[in-house]
Amino acid sequence: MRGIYIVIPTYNESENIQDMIKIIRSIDCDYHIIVVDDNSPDGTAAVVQEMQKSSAFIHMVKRPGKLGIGSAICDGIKTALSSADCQYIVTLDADFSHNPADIPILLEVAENADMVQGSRYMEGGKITGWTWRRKFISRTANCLYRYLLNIPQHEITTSFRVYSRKCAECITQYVNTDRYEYGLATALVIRDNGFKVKEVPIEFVDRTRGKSKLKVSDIVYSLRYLAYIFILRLSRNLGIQRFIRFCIVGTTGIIINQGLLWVLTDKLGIYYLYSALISIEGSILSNFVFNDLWTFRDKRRISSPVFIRLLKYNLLCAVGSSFNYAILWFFTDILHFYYLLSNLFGIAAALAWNYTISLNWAWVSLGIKKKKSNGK
Ligand SMILES: Nc1nc2c(ncn2[C@@H]2O[C@H](COP(=O)(O)OP(=O)(O)OP(=O)(O)O)[C@@H](O)[C@H]2O)c(=O)[nH]1
Ligand SMILES: [Mg+2]
Repeated sequence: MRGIYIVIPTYNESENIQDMIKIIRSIDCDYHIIVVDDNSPDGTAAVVQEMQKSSAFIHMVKRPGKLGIGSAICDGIKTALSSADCQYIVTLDADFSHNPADIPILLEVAENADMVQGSRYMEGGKITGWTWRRKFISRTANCLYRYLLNIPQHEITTSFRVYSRKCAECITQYVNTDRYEYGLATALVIRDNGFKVKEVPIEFVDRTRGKSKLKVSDIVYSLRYLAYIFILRLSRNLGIQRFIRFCIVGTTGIIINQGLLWVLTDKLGIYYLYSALISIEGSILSNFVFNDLWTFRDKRRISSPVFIRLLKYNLLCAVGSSFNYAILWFFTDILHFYYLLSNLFGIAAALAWNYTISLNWAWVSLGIKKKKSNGK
């Protein structure tokens, strides 16, 4: 099959890259392979250079140092696009977590889509070799991305994808993220520009050779990026004045929740999980009252009666509150965090849920329309 460019970002993959290239070439020797290496200290580039001697279909982009997987993929895509014959661009990891044998399957589906991705978190998908902790982090990140930003795919963090030329051009125009937040940034650009996405279930297998490059700082960076995009979009959708009120009400809710929990537990000696029931409900009520009287005051006339709004809000918050409660218990009893810190994590999850939902339902008549926008 002609016009197919396979982009593989590498950093210290000398143990994997040779086999990966050989296998891809055994599937179809007309595939072009572009390795984007960040001056790997283990000599990955030298392995690729040696293989280049025997094939004009193996290319390499050499970068001066570790600049991040996201920008590596983008640079690889740009290189592919510089060839006029490029029709589809496949991106995958070098560590065999993505099975190169799945490439033709994704390419077949790509005939009727702008982007096709291999997803672990859809029916038929699978993860092999990961610890429950790793699965938990990845699952949580994907849930946050999907539900906070309303992205339809089952998985946002996968880099096993096929892009049509048109879709790839759009991505190189709008996406300029460096690290693992690339998955989210591209998903947003793809959605906002109305590209057709299809998913194929894949088995993701943990690497057996080489080390993972994912660090805690990458996770923090991705969460920061998510928070930035979420706040940016929320403020755009709400309008700046309403957004500021929303934030102030949210902050008072946090103070009430934490304050009540501390007073009831530390001062009155009540078991923290019983105190939490009261503190959580206290913050729900205060959030409702302030939002109703202040943030969405102008919408009250066209909304349902106050007790219906309160009931709806409480029902909706029940889910967020269960997150708050479960996370409080999990971090305190299982991970042995200080209970007020655990509660902060719980509140963060509940806030994210409650605000997303309340925007869409509790003040349904509030007339906030979702705007279309590009990635950022
Ligand atoms: N060029 C380049 N490639 C990178 C960089 N970071 C990671 N990679 C490559 O991107 C692919 C995925 O990286 P991994 O370390 O496997 O990270 P991951 O797949 O997100 O995490 P694991 O689940 O632990 O495998 C691999 O081929 C890496 O070599 C980087 O900064 N620059
Ligand atoms: Mg990997």
